[in-house]
This record gives sequence, structure tokens and C-alpha cells, in this order.
Amino acid sequence: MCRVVDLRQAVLAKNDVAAQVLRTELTARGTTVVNLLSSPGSGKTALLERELLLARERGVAVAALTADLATENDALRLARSGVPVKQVLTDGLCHLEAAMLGRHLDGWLPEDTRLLFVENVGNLVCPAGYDLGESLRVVLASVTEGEDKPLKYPTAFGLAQLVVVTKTDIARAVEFDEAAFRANVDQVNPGVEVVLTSARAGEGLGVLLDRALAAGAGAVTHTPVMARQQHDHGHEHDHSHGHEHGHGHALDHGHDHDHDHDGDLDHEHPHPHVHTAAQTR
Ligand SMILES: Nc1nc2c(ncn2[C@@H]2O[C@H](COP(=O)(O)OP(=O)(O)O)[C@@H](O)[C@H]2O)c(=O)[nH]1
Ligand SMILES: [Mg+2]
Repeated sequence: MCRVVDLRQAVLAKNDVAAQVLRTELTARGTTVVNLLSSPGSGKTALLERELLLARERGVAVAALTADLATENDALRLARSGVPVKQVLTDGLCHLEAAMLGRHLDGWLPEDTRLLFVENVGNLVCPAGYDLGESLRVVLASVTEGEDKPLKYPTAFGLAQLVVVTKTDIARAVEFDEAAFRANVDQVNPGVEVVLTSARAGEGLGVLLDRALAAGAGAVTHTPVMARQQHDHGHEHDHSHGHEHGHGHALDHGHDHDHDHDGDLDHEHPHPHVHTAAQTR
């Protein structure tokens, strides 16, 4: 058991190093990464569709990378915006890792990209421990998921620098209790900003884009208490929430199986903006 914990610690420590390198490289060339985490179906892709269009309207050079276990559906939706989009298929892995992301950006991400939105695999558990070199970590929760989710997924919500509530257009129908949700967020992540959005009704779209740009401009971003504690004491959450990492993927997959197939499907793809790459074991 201790050995498993040690290995997990090593995987996460290695990821942290890779993430820091990636953040430094991307920041130096003026690219800000926004890491979007949520459960499947929260509305990540729907919100991103709107954010990409808004960024284009404002003349911001934006790109999006979306990760899923299977299908190119999300990339096809996002590519309608006309910005560079890449689909990563994770071959069973339930999260992205920094080194993996770095390899997928190589040769694909346009040099002048100012904002890169990364839609992580839909999951509130596995991706939480993996820094992707982002400058802004956003956790989304839709009004249909229940106000208690911040308490049930304290690592995901506790490490967020911005919490986005989605689908507010149907909040009333599902009796979403905003005050209760905010109070629960505050318990696991005191002081983090909570933004209300609706991709359908167009609510709150500019706020997410503004926060992303501000993070890139070096504006002070919220530092969660949990992150500060981890920084001081190592990966404490990995001991206490080790089981949350799910099915041992963090260990089973490691980093070395991660052969990059960028471009393999590019030529066959009917959509010029979509690039698809698979992770193979
Ligand atoms: N009413 C409403 N439905 C939404 C909204 N955003 C997404 N949805 C729906 O929620 C479902 C999941 O959305 P999707 O963007 O695929 O979520 P993802 O899995 O987190 O990327 C789809 O049926 C969307 O049409 C919204 O703002 N309002
Ligand atoms: Mg999606």
C-alpha cells in the first residue's frame, strides 16, 4: 500500500515538474492555458463554443484542445467557431497530464495563440491532481448537479481558481439553491469567485473570458488554501484522496505509453480546423 502511495506521489511530482516547465514555456511566448474541469455533461463544450466565438469577436487569438475517452464530437462542435481545435482521445485514461499536453501542442498550437482552453476529460476525480501548466483552473458545475457537489469533490473544487455555474437558464426549473451552493464552495475553497453562466441564454460569457485574459496578464489569481497547503507540505491530498484517482489509472498508464499520434488523422478529417490525436498504451 505504501509503495502504491509512493508511486502515486512520484507520478504527481513528475507531473508537477512537467507542468511548471510547460507553464514557463507557454507564458514566455504569451500563451495562457485555461484548464476546464467538470463532470460529464456539465456544459463545458457548450460554454466553450460560446467563449471561442466571443474571443474571436474581440480579436483574441484563441485555440481549444478537448480530451475525451472516445469520439470527436466535441472538437467538431468547437471547430464551428473557426478557431484551431484539437481532439485528444485518451484511450481509457480519465485525465490529461502535463507532459501529454505538451506533446499534443507541439507542432499544432499556433505561435501567436494568446489563450488556450483545455477541456479536460469529463470527471471530477482523476483530473483534479494534475496540473497542466495552466494559469487558470476552472471547475464547472451545472445547476442540475446538486448544491452539495463541492463538498463531495473537495479536491476538484478546493483547487479551483474560478468556479463556474452553468445552465442557469434552467435553474428555477430544477430549484437550484444558489446560496447553498456558494456556501458549500466557500467551505472547501474560501474566497474563490463563483460565476453564473448560461451558454444557452448567453449569461456570464464575458466574465470567463475576462478572467482568462487577466490570468494571462499576470493579474493576481485566487490561490486556493488547499493549493497553498500542498505547496507547503507536499501532495497531502494524494494520501487522503488517493482512492479518488480511480482505477489506478495514474499508475497503470504512467507517462511512457504516451506515444503521440498527432497528425495521423489530420489529412483524413473533413473539417480543416479539427486535429485528432489518440493516446495509445
Ligand atoms: N439548458 C441548458 N442546457 C445546456 C447548457 N449548456 C449545455 N447544455 C446541455 O447540456 C448537455 C451537455 O452539454 P455539453 O456541452 O456536451 O457538456 P460537457 O460534457 O461538459 O462538454 C447538452 O445536452 C447541452 O445541450 C445551457 O447553458 N443551458
Ligand atoms: Mg464536452
